[in-house]
Amino acid sequence: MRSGLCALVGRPNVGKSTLLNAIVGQKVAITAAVPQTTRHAIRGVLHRDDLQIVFVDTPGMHKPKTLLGTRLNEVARGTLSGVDIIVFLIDGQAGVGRGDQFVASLLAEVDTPTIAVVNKVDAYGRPKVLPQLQRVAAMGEWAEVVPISAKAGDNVDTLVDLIAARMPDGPPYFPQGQITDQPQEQLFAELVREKAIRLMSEEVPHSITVAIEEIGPGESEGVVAVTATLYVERDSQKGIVIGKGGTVLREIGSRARQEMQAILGTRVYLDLRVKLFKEWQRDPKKLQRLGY
Ligand SMILES: Nc1nc2c(ncn2[C@@H]2O[C@H](COP(=O)(O)OP(=O)(O)OP(=O)(O)O)[C@@H](O)[C@H]2O)c(=O)[nH]1
Ligand SMILES: [Mg+2]
Repeated sequence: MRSGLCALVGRPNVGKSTLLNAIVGQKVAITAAVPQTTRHAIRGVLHRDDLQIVFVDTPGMHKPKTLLGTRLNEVARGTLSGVDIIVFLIDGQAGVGRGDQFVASLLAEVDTPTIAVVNKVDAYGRPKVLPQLQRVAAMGEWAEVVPISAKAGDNVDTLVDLIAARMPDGPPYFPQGQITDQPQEQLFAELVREKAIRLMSEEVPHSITVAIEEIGPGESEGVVAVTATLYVERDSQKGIVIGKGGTVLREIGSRARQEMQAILGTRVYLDLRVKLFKEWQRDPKKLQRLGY
C-alpha cells in the first residue's frame, strides 16, 4: 500500500478547488469566479487499488488586505511542509504574473517536490500553451510541468498518475470510500456561501460568511430542516444580499437547497437569515468565532 498527501497551491482563482473536485469526482470544495473563494484547507481523498492520495486544497496566496486575508495565507503556507508533494497551479488563460512569482518564491523555500500545472488550457488556443509552459518552467525547480484543464478534465488523469508515482509506502489515511473529512455543516455553509458569492459583485463576496445553526428533522416526514445564517460586514450589504422584495436571498436559498437535496437524497427545507456582523474580516475575536 502506498499513500501520501498532496497540497494544491497557487494564487487565488487559478482553479485549485475545481481541480480537487475533478480529481475526487465529487464537489467537496466550492468554486467561483471571484478570488479568495476557499477559506479552509479542504481535504479530498482519491482511492485506488493499493494507493491513496489525500489532496489538500488551500486558500489562494495573495497580498492580504484584511486580517482574514492574512489568516488565509497562513493556512496555505502551513500546508507546504508536511506534504509529500505540492501541485503549484497557474492560470494559463490569465498568464504568468507577479502573484505566481510570489507563490514560486515561497515554494523555493521548501524542499518538497513540486509539479507546476498550467490550468485552463481549454480557454485559449493550443499555440499559446507551449510559451506558457516555458514561462512556468523558467520560474523554479519543478519536478514536472503539466498543462491541464481542470474544468474540462483534460490531462487530469496524467497529472494524477505523475502524483501517484511519487507516493511513498504507507497505510491509508482514510477508510475506503471516504472522499472528504469536511463536516456536513461546513459543506452546507460553503454551499450557501458559493451561491451567494456567485450572485454578488465587487467587495460583497469577501464580506460574506455563513454559519449553519441546525440540521435536523423537518416538520413533515422525509424532510430535513436546515437553518443557516448569512453574515455580512456592513449594514448596506444586507440589502444587497436580500435583494428587492427578498428575490436575491430566495435565489441563493433555492440554489443551495437543490444541492443539499442532491447530497442528502431527501427534501430539504432551508431557513436562511441575514445578519450584520460588523467588520468581522478585521476583528480577531470575530474571526475566531467564525472558525477562521
Ligand atoms: N476555462 C476554465 N475555467 C476554469 C478552469 N478551472 C477553473 N476554472 C474557473 O476559474 C474560476 C476559479 O476557480 P476555482 O476552482 O474557484 O479557483 P481557486 O484557485 O480554488 O480559487 P480560490 O479558492 O479563490 O483561491 C472559476 O470560475 C472556475 O470555473 C479550467 O480548466 N478552464
Ligand atoms: Mg478555491
